[in-house]
Amino acid sequence: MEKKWWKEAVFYQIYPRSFQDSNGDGIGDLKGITSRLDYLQQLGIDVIWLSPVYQSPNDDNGYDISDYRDIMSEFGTMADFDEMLDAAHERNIKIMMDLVVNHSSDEHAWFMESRSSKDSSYRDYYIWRPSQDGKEPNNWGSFFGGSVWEWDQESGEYYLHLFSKKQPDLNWENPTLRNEIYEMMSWWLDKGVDGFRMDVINFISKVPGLPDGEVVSGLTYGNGMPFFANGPRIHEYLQEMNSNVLSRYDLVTVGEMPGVDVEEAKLYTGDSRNELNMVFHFEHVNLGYGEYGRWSVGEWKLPELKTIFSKWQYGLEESGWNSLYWSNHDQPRAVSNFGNDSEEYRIISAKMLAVCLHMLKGSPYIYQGEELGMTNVRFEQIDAYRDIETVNAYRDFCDNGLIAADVMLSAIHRRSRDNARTPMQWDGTPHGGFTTGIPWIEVNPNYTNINAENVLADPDSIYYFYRKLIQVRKENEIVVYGKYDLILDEHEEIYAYTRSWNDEKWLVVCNFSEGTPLFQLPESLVSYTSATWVTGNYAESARNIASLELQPYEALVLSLK
Ligand code: ISL
Ligand code: CA
Repeated sequence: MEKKWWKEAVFYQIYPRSFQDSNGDGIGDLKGITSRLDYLQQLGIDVIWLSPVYQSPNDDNGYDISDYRDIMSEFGTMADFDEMLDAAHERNIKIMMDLVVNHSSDEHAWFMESRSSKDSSYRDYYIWRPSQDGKEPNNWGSFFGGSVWEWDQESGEYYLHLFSKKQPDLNWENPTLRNEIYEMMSWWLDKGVDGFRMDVINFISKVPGLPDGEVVSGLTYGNGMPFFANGPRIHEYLQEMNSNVLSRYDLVTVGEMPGVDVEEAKLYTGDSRNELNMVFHFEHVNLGYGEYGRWSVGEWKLPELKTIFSKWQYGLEESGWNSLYWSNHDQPRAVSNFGNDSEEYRIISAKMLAVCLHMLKGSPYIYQGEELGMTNVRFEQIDAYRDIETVNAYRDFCDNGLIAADVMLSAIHRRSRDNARTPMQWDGTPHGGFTTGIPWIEVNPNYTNINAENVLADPDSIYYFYRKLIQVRKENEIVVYGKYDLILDEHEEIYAYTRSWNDEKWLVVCNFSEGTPLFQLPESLVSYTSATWVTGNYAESARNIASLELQPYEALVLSLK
């Protein structure tokens, strides 16, 4: 297994709109980020994944880009960007940009040209089709509601948009378009950025003919996923991108890939494949999803989570690399989703989740506010929500009576992307110190208690616990490169695994429950009779490893002897 800086790194995701406002307009911005770099340096992270900061009309908060070489006016200027990049580099923090090239904004110059006429030289930059017997060319439903097809009256054809109609899909079949994208990527890399997180990058190759998808009963539109996720030319495109751009720089790449499985991920990240370094899969964050996806809230059991993580750990053991995350800007808050956000258990369970994830093999990603133990928000009125996915789903599912309004609102409380998008809670002043103006989305009312000022003042806080875990990673190669093995596969409350590196063996034990289950050393490990303490979320104590009674949400890392 080759050693790489990005395998040793800890990543921190910033959602700029919600991180820090510097000028009182209620919107986070680049100067705000620069002003908080010391906070991140102190935490110990190595790389910032910056959600999109390019020029955008913000139909989907920057994931709809109208100019790939300019900065969103609300976030500042290119000079602000350069200043932030330099300031980060001075602190040994790298910047990984979000790259959104499955689609652009409909306000991008390419699309405006493309829609101007069937004869435009840009027509083929997007995916245009004539109507089929007076209807859409196929039955696919968009991620944000309605058909994936939008009729363009003037030029008399439909264009494809997997997301909102203001996010037309780019046509990767066109080599001129591909080259434009490669040049744009090189332009940013020449500027000094350190990598790319590639948005839905496994959607860029569609099955020719765009066949109809299956329709879940009750729904209007079909599921096109089998025809655009991991499509026929995807590896060809990524290898081309790699040889044209990526291979020329020392950078990090991670592909966001809904619908990716381990076998595919071996192809995307395998050492000799020359594609990407890591992928983000969705298997654990989709636990408990039902027929209406995230809006059907079902239960799941710990063994399912262990099976998923273990499959990925073993699958990418020889070749490839894992990314590790509990949350991001599209997911509920980690502690609310996987831990316990009650007053009693919020802090201890957030620390347990941190241990469980950071001791796995792979590169961990911290989502902004996770280090404070920020929680989901429960807005009582749908008007308080801003996310296009949430707002459209509420309208679609409630309007046609598929989900009752109160049931939908409780699903939103559990699963809305806005849970992750309420502003960073910096201190106890109005709006949590995020802005002196009116924030674009309300701050979670619990900011008076849960905020950065408080965690910085408390040596026992979640923030300092993350800092310690990062230090443990920096000081122990076993955390980065050690082999993973699952133990106690079937246990319903305990997630336990070992890491092995040279003649070292570490035991990681995490109690996912409020109970006090007994951990018993399995047969395979009985030759170990004692252990030294590495870290844990309760006070250090001498423990009998043969039989450990765990505290609620206890997490322990021991070095076995
Ligand atoms: O959250 C989702 C479904 O409930 C996903 O479909 C999500 O839209 C998908 O993970 C793709 O996400 C990325 O691309 C989207 C953007 O809205 C997300 O914020 C981004 O992370 C379109 O660019
Ligand atoms: Ca601002």
